[in-house]
Order: sequence, then C-alpha cells, then structure tokens
Amino acid sequence: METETEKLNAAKKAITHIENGMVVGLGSGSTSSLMIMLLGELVADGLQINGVASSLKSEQLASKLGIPLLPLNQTTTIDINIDGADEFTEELQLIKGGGGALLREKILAHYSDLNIIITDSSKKSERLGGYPLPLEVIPFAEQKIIKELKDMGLASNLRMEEGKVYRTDQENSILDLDVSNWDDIEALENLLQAMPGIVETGLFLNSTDLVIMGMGNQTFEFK
Ligand code: ABF
Repeated sequence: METETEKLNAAKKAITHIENGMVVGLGSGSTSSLMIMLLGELVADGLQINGVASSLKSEQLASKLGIPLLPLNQTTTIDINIDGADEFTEELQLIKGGGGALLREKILAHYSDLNIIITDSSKKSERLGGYPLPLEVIPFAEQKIIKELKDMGLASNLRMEEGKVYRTDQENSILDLDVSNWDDIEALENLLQAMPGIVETGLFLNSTDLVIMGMGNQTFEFK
C-alpha cells in the first residue's frame, strides 16, 4: 500500500483528538505536514485552536494555511502534540530528528499533556538502531564530540546539505550516529546527555503516549 496513504490515514486518526480551544504542538516531517494540512481545513471550517510549531518549515506551512500560531513562551499548556518519527518500537521508544528538528520536537513532546506520534508502517522496528541517531551539537565542539564518540565505538557523520554543513533552526550542527550495535539504549541516552556540546539527542524514550501507525488501508495504535 502507498506510504503516502498510510501517512494520511495516521494523520486523519490523530486529528480526531483535537478539540476547540486547544493549543496544538505541530510536528515536522512529511507525515506531520499532512496533519497540518488537514488541520488547516478544520480551521477554515471554524475550528479554533492555536498551533505551536516545532520547526520553521512547519511554522511556514501552518501560517500559509491560516492556522493561528503562538510562540511556546506565550502558552501555559500544550494540550496535544502531534509529530512524526523515523523509527519506533512497541515500547514507544523512538528515534527522531531525520528532518533536523529534534530539539524543538523534544521540547514540545516533553511539555505537552498528550503526545501522539503518527507514522507509516515502514517506521516500526523490533529495536531502535536501524535508523541513524541524530544529535544536535554546538558547532564549537563538533570534532571533539566526533572523536569522543569514536573512542566509545560509535561512528558518526556530520550532516551536510548542498555541499555545506547542515544548520538547524538554532544554527547548530547535526551528527548522525550509527547505534545499530548498541544494546542498552537508555544507558546511551544518559552517556550522550552528559557530553558537553551535545544539545539534544533524537532518542525519545519516555515521552510518547500513543503511536498511530498507518498500515495498508488501516491504522494501528500502540499505547
Ligand atoms: C519528524 O518526523 C522527525 O523527527 C522525523 O525525522 C520525521 C519523520 O519524517 P516523515 O514523517 O517524513 O517520515 O518528526
């Protein structure tokens, strides 16, 4: 079944959780973009919500569709956050950040009351690591972090875009880490969080309430 259809079905199911008056975290990536487009249609039909965007790209899309937006600092609560993922397990552990927006995504995921992830069926894994783990790092420390990771047995690549070093919305760099041979992912998160210069990791281990996965012409939910 077409991946696009699976993504759209997951997005349709997720927005049924949105009610009038809510503050809604808007994720990043192609699945989240489909959700934002559906949300734009509901707003055009009178739904009253405020969006908080997890990336400049999502902010631009939402604004173009007429979705009212608020900066995170002007919201007391985020009632619901809807975002994508690059990989997930049935234990609701995720790798995110393939799109480079992991820092704001992790902030919205942490501070939202209900955090829903929407994916197509290609994202489901038995264990994390099939997808490289993105890290947001301060450019000042790039090479030292690459060296320290290498000494830990972890190969990493500095993400490039159009021949230049990729820059996040915060003007930081992204390292993509091969964690396919690392078993204890919780221990890895603790090690990475302790390394000066690593701003945030794409490991979302305890922040997800519900994963809605499109598969074929159905959707499956993992809680
Ligand atoms: C975003 O969704 C990112 O964290 C992740 O990289 C992306 C997945 O992209 P897509 O929905 O296009 O597969 O939240």
